[in-house]
Amino acid sequence: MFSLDDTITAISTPIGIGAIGVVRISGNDALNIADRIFLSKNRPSQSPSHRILYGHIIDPETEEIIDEVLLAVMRKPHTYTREDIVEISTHGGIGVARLVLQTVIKSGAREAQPGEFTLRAFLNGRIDLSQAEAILDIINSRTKEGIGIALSQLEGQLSGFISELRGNLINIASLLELSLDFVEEDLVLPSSQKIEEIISDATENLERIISTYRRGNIIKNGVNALIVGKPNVGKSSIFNALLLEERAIVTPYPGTTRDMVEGWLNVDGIPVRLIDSAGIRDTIHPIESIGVQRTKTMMGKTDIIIAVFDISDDISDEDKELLENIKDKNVIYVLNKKDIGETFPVGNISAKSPIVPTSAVKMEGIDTLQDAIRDTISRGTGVESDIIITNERHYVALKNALVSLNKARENLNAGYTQEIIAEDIKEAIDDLGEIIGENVTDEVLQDIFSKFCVGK
Ligand SMILES: Nc1nc2c(ncn2[C@@H]2O[C@H](COP(=O)(O)OP(=O)(O)OP(=O)(O)O)[C@@H](O)[C@H]2O)c(=O)[nH]1
Ligand SMILES: [Mg+2]
Repeated sequence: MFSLDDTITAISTPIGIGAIGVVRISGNDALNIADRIFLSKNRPSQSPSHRILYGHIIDPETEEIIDEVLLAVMRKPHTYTREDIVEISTHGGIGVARLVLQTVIKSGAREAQPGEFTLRAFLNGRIDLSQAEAILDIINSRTKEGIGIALSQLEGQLSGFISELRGNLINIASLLELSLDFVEEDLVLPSSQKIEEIISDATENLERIISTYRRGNIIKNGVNALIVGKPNVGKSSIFNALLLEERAIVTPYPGTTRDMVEGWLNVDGIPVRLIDSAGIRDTIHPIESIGVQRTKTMMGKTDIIIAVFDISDDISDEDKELLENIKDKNVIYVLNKKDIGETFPVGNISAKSPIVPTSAVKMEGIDTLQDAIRDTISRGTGVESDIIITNERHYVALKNALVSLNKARENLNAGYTQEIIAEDIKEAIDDLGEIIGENVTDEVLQDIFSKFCVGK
């Protein structure tokens, strides 16, 4: 279904105004196409690999000059796709990179699908599927930690782990199957105890790595933290103080914030999507009441609630209602405006969640609030593993493999035939194979690579 015969091309830089635009060409005909459209004293097809040539892109029919460029020649097999690659760096701008792309297409290349260069790297065996997915993760990562995990995955850490585990299982499954064919002969088979040992070992490894997914998912996708409270307690001031910028409007008038305002916070490598919201109160104002409704809906969906109260004031009915509504959630209580008094009866707050007194105007307690956010995120997600799973597809495949292995062990203990146990183990082998891209369907590949941008 996927063809490797033709030569593909795309603009690999974002569409927009920039310093340079890169048009990438990959395939058997890449160097010939470059020869046709590149005016220079150096012919790309005669150039050694990994050289950058200076020249002009021309329309091969009219010989009209399109742009002054640098052209990189990379010969197979030491390239991203393991095919010949030419990369043309044009002047930045929406128009000129497109003109160069059209010239390349006119000269024999086909426009690439999203992720098709990386798909070729996979189909040509340069990387396995989990490594291709790591490339996507690197592109999408917001923090150094996220990039770090994806990079180690790209370098083959996960692939190595899966291949080793799978190799052990393949050995045992083939021994079990062999014994079926040679019942009469003196084939030395591993004892049930040995088989059980190998399965237990694999199961333990799987459980350890599966348990890293919660943290991995958080590092990759981040968490939502919603700031709530009645009007005028200083929610937007806390939001701005955490982000260290004047993002949300702050005024002395209750009901200032109506729309959700968002900003990203990096808390020890975990991306936190911080959301400021409309203060909750009964209001007949039509715009404000939409805002209040949105806040309430979002409260049901967010990972963390940062509930703000005015410590300089007594507790109100609105505060009591909010305390009641959030008491079973993942909450951090912020007692703001401590610079002007401490009247609020703190005893009304559940002691099992963190309570942080702050003064947003004096920037006091904001560090403690950051620490509380970090601790709330890390609760229950501490991991002891070099490999961290961040990808849902891998997580599902690992869980399926674990189910199959548990079944194999149960069947072994129940005294079932070797044939049945070999089948269970083979299921686990297939599940693990999906992670690295063995026996995956074209649909799975299409789904994965369609998430890439064009030109990658
Ligand atoms: N003294 C003092 N005033 C504060 C503090 N934090 C906020 N304020 C003031 O309280 C008022 C309301 O602040 P906002 O941050 O707009 O409050 P809010 O909770 O977002 O209000 P709504 O958007 O209306 O729900 C402003 O005048 C702020 O300057 C604080 O720590 N101490
Ligand atoms: Mg506000």
